Amino acid sequence: MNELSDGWFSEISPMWDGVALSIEIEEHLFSWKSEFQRIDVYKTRTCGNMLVLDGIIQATELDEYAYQEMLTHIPMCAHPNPERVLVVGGGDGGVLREIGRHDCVKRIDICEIDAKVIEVSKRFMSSMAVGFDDSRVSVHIADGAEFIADRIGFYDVIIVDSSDPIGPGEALFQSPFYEKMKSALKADGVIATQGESFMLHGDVVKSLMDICGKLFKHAAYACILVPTYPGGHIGTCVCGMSRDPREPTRKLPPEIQKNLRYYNSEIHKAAFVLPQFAKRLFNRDK
Ligand code: SPM
Repeated sequence: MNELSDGWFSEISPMWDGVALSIEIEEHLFSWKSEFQRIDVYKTRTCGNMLVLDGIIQATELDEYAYQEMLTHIPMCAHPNPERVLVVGGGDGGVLREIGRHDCVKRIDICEIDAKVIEVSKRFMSSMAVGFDDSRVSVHIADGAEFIADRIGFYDVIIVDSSDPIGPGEALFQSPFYEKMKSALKADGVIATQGESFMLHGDVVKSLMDICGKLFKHAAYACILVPTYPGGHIGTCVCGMSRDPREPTRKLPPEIQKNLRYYNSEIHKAAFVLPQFAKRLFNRDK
C-alpha cells in the first residue's frame, strides 16, 4: 500500500503494523525534506489542513484542539501558579496557543529542533501557529535534551509535544531525557509528555510509565480522544514532583473556559481513569 493513492493519504507505520488511517485529500500544499524529516501539508476534504512529518499525521485543523488542550491544561491546572513554562517540540504552535491563555505565565520557552516545522506551520496551520504571536514566547532552535541540561530548577511546567519515537523524537522517550527534565523543574514542578496509545503500542507506553514512575513522586497517564490519530486515541504521561497531577489545583476562569472545546476540570480528573488492561500494564492493579 502506498502513502498516496486515488486521492487518499494513508498513515503507515510499524508502530501500528497492519492498520492504516486514511484521509481524503484535495491538494498536496507543501512538501520539503528538512535536515531532520520530511514535512508535508495537505488540504483534506473534511479535516482542514493537515501537517504530516515523515508520513505521520501530527495535526489536522478539525481536531487538533483535543490533543493541544489536554496536553497543556492538565499540567498547567495541576500547578497552582505556573510562571515559567517550557515546550519541547510543538513547532506548530498549538501548545503555545493554549499556554498563552493562562495570565499567570510570565515566560514561555519553546525548544524545537526543526525550524522548518515552525516556518511551515506559520504558513499553512495559522490557527495553531498563532501561539507564536504571544510576546512571552522565546523560540530556541535546538535539541531539547541539550537545551534543558543547564537549566537546573528553572521551570514550573514542561510540556513535551513530540512526534513518535521513530526519527528525531526518539530520545524524548528515553530515561536520560526524563532525568534532565526532572533537574530542570522547580521543587513543585509538573511535566506532561506525548504519551502515545496504550491500545496500539503498550510496550512504548509501559516503558514511558516505568521511567516516570521511578523518577517522579507522581506519574499518571491520561487518555485523549483524537479521531485523526491511529486508533482515535492518544495519551499524555503527566508527572508531579510534589503533587498528584490527577487533581486540578485551579479551575479555569469562565472567560478562558468558554473558548475551550475539550478540556474542563471534570475531564481533567476523568481522563486518568484507566481500563483494566492498562492498569495491569502499568502495574497499578493486578
Ligand atoms: N502539536 C501537535 C504535534 C503532535 N504531536 C504528537 C504526534 C503524534 C503522532 N502519532 C500518534 C501515534 C499514536 N500513538
